[in-house]
Amino acid sequence: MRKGTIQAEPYDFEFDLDSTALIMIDMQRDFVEPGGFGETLGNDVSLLRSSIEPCKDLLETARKVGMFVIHTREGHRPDLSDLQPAKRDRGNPTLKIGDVGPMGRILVRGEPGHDIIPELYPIKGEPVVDKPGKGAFYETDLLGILRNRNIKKLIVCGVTTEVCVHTTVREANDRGFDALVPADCTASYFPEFKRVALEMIKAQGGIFGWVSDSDKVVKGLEKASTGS
Ligand code: C5J
Repeated sequence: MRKGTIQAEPYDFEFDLDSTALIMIDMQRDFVEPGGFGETLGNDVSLLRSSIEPCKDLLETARKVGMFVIHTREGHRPDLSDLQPAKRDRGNPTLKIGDVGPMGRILVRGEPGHDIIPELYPIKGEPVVDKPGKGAFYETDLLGILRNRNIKKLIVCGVTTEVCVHTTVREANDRGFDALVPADCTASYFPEFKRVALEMIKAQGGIFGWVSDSDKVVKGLEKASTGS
C-alpha cells in the first residue's frame, strides 16, 4: 500500500498509488494541432494547448512513482465501419470524419492526425485505448484493463473538458470508480464550458468526482511514493 492524499474540491482525495491510474484522454494531433478534426469543426485549437505542459508534468511524475498510465484516442477504423451515421453526419464541418485533411484522414486510426501529440507520447507498458465514441468506456476494453489491474481510482486529464473528459468521468462514476480531474490538465475550445464542466463534477458533494490542479496532484503522488 502506498497511500496518499491530494488536496482537492469538494474535499481531499484519498488514494493508493497502486490502485489509482492516470488516464490521458484524446491528447491527439486531431484535436490539439491545426488542420485536424477540432479545426474542421470551426474551433481555435490553440485554446487547448495550455493543458499540454501541466499534463506533461503529471505524466512524468506518474511514470516516476510507478503509477499505471493509460492513453485514449478517439477515432475510427479506416473503412469507417464503426462510425455511426449520426456521428458522421452531425454538424457542418469543412471536412467530415474520413476525409483527407492536412494530417491525413480525419479521425481515422493509423493516420498522423489520429496519433497522440509528441509531448505526451505513450511509452512501453502504457496501454492505448482506441474509442469510437466520446466516453472512454463505450465499446472499448478499458473496464477490463482497469479491473485486471485492480484500479479503483482515476486521475483524468485531456481534451476536451466538457466532451470526452466529462463523458468519461460520468461513465467512470457509474462503474464505481472515484475520478479526479486536475483543472489545468484539461481544456476546452470554449473556456466557459470548461469552467462549468468542472463545477458540475465537484458540485453536490462531488456528484461525479473531484477537481484539483496538477501541482497538488504531483505533490500528493510524490508524497505517497516516498511515504513521507
Ligand atoms: C470531441 C473529445 N470534442 N475528445 N472529442 O469531439 O472531446
